[in-house]
Amino acid sequence: MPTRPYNPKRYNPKEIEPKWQRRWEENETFTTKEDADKPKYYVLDMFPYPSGQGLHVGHPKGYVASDIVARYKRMRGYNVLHPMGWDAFGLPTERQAAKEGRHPAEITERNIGVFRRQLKMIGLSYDWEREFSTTDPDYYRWTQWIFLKLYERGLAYQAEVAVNWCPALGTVLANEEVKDGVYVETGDPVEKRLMRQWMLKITAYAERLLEDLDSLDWPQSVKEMQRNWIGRSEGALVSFEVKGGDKGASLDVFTTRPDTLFGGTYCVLAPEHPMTTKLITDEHRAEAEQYIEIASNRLERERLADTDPKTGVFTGSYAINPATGEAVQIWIADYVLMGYGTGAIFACPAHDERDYAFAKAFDLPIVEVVSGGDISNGAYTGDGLHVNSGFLDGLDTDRAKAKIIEWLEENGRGEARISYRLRNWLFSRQRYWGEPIPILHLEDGSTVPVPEEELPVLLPHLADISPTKAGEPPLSRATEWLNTKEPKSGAPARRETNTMPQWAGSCWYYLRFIDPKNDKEPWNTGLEKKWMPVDLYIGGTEHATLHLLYARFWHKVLYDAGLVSTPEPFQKLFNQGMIQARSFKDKMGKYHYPEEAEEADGKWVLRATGEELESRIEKMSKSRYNVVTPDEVIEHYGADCLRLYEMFMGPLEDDAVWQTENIAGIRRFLERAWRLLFPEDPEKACKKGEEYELPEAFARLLHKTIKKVTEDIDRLQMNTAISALMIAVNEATKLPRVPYTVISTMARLLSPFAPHIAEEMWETLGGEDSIANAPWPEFDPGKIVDDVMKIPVQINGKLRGVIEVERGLGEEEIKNAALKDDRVLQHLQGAVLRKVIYVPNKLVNFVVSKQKQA
Ligand code: ANZ
Repeated sequence: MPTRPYNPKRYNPKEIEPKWQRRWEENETFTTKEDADKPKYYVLDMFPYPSGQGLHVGHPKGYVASDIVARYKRMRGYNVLHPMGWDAFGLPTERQAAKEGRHPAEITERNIGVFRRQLKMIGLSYDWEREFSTTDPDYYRWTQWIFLKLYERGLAYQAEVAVNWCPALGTVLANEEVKDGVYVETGDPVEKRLMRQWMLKITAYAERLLEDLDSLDWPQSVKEMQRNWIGRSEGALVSFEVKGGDKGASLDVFTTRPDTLFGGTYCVLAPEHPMTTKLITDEHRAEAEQYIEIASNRLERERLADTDPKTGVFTGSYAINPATGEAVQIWIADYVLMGYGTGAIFACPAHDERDYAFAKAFDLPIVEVVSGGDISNGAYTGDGLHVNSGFLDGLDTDRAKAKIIEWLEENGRGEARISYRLRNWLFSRQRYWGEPIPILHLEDGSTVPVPEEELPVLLPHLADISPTKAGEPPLSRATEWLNTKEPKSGAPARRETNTMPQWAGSCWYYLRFIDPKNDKEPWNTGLEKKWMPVDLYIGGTEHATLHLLYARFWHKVLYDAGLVSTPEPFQKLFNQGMIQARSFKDKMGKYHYPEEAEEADGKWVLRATGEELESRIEKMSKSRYNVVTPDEVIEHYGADCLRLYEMFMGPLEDDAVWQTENIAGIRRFLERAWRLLFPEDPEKACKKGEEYELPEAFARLLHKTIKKVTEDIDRLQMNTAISALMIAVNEATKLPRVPYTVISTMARLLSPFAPHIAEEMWETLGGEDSIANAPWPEFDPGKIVDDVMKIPVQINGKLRGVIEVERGLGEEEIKNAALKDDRVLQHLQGAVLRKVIYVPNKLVNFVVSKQKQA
């Protein structure tokens, strides 16, 4: 045997990964060009908040998936836009800055540096030329500009509203940031306070935000959450005349069950209702005012969740039920909220559970008006024929509703009405690290917008970013910045000191990515027309309502202003599941690192002491000591391994538990793929140009793999695409030699998932350009028809059976299969086999004679 020195090149991700990342950057491989000939594809990630913690392995799950799609679409001939940036204004950075005694801008820059380095290490094919942060003045200039568009349209206004005020932080908090009366992050108490705030009128878009959901390719669950958040209710407005008191005073209530009006036995006002003062009689004043005071400090969420309301006070006044003409008591109770409907209801205890509990507690009358239940046991909320209801008697719920609304309208006592649970958006924060609101306050109390040419209103540099002692926002410390002049008249003016909430910057960033360097306008309209809408938007379910609703709202306003060409920003949405990890906690509630724990007799114990530990699968977080970073995984296994492992953990949309020990299997797969090109056995090494005909079974498998991987990426089923690739690589390993054409196909199929190894193989195969620009393999439909074929089996020329065999089996295997067929066997009983005629893939004919063999 000739000895030729053969030194198979080893798979070394540490060498090839940085090499290709450098190459991509040098060659601007992923810079998006405005290529008019190709169809466009815009694939976007929900850009991250660059926190001080850096990324853990849970964060890139969605980024890897979107990257696979981006790379795949490029290979299929699309002009792909795949950008990345930073959503960097907000409280966490401001707090970090205060802790470290540094400026938030400095912290932001540092954190972005860490995030960018980590993302680049993973080999994501972003067009980094388009990177920006929402904190860049060149960006927030246009955030302020859009705010002015809202202001011009009357969609941004000021109002005195009850807010969640956190005295310790000196700022208001969003409802989502408050739980059980404290700020979820710090535990600082939060109270209700009336303050002048900027509001955005998102409710003006409630109907369209709801309707247009139907046009979107989004997960049903997210659409449902948005529908619930918007909370559309069809019902009626009913006017109750107040008895006595001012002539003509009436109390308007919103109801979804106007059909139960005859059973309305009392009315309830929210404690904040403006009519309470007028309606409370002297006799009840002391008690009622005390109640209102207590109720005003209860959080709305608690009030809503209260299914068994038993607190309230009687005002002393009465209202006339328009249906029965009877006087009913008017109460004040906090189970009625001011922000919904009209802030007042008529109560029908027989058919509403909360009204029932309340009526029982205060001994108020209960009158059944819908038959079908047993109201001595509780409220009956189902449908049924109406009773005790005058002209509604005998009608079912739907008919009764229609009829009573008609009656109310005819008699001027009410009308059909649609109500939404959605509230206007509280848009101001008493914080430093946010976009200044571009508004000037004049001495007469009026407001004027900062002229467009003067944008951005720069965030002034402040050494002390805390609120003032008097509770004024941090920006009121910037005296020089604060006091200015109204540009037109020169009159003295004071700048708005509130800043925008963190959500603002993410409301339109997808538009800026289209044209990030434009310093004349937020984006060029031609480019906007070309790139919008976003074809695929990938991110976590935590943004199902707020971010996605806010961004849709801004987009619709821009659409109405003729600034964008599509009514919706994100055509298809996909939510990746979370990556979780095991955590370990001791009896004192202290968390331990996984390395400190070991399993003994089916229990987890602390290695050092044997103390039993409680172990749970939880989301990754520093405070739970269960974080795994991409840095450590890449150091040990490489970025391609990390990418593949994350995609192989299970369906992309499912949560999955991180198990470092499983990465080894992925690494072995990549080694195997590598050895197709660089086998250990020199005899198996195929040379360039050396081809031979593939075994039919393998050719079929190869084409089936192309089809499967293609379709799976289209459906974002990354895990099954990877298993198909694993099978194909395994089968290829069994070939005597793997021809270059096969390796070329495999490398291209693998490249969206594991781009570095694929590039290295591609280069070895002689590819000149990056594999990222190589054409995606096509499958031959003719090669993947039926896996199995049917072969008739004859005995002495008579059809005796049909066998199903896998395509590609050899003659012997097919004959053996025919001999195992039950029907054939029966006919062969006692016969002597003389001869077998085999027509390849068409027929087996056994020639037999009847005598027994000698
Ligand atoms: C009379 C009635 C009779 C009601 C009955 C229900 C059942 P949804 O479906 O969520 O829109 N309601 C109206 N405004 C309210 C407020 N500000 N705070 C608390 N509750 C309020 O709920 C609408 C129903 O919730 C309305 O219909 C009203 O009670 C109550 F058999 O009116 B109903």
